[in-house]
Amino acid sequence: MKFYDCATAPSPRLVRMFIAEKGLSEQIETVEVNLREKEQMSAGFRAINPFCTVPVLEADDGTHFLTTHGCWRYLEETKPDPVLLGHNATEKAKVADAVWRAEQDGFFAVGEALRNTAKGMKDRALTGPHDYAQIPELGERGKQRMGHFFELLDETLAEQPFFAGDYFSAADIMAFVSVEFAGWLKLNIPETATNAQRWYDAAKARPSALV
Ligand SMILES: N[C@@H](CCC(=O)N[C@@H](CS)C(=O)NCC(=O)O)C(=O)O
Repeated sequence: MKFYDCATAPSPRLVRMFIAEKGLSEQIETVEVNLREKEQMSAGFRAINPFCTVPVLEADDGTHFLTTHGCWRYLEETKPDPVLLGHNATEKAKVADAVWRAEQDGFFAVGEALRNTAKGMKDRALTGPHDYAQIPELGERGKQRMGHFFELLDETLAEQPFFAGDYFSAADIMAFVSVEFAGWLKLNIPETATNAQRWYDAAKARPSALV
């Protein structure tokens, strides 16, 4: 397997952490894609992913998986232990719900705030092959949405040890990377959110958080 990564970008980190939790970091070759130099737009990379984004995972038969969710699914099916996407029908559906909540309310909220305001992302308000103009008002809205996500995290983690239930799952990876991504905008877990902070400190201490 081959993993197309960018060490500084949040989406590939979602897959990098997943690979580390599966204990596969040593076995998967990593190819660094230089997003700053727009390598994702090159003809060579477009032949791998016409949507011009990382992460991408290449299976040994040459098949490419072009999104975080595709990469996660392939890794889970080919290396089930430890389970990160749920053990049975109920858990799988619960993890999917929690991943979506963290992605929509956390990860996308920060992305919306950052990409609509950063000078270096002018006309790159959305990732992918097409250019979109920034809408600066979305910057403030994204920050508000992340504030609500911090509240949700705290409420959820008052009831259970992990974001999707009682074990570490992909939902924790999505929520954790979203919190770290929010730090780029100096948005941090509020002091009063002690349940969220306890969960964050534990996630940060996992070896997968270092990759
Ligand atoms: N939802 C997709 C999004 C991937 C994505 O947008 N990746 C960003 C890096 S975080 C990217 O490739 N950006 C390229 C660009 O900004 O042109 C996924 O998770 O695979």
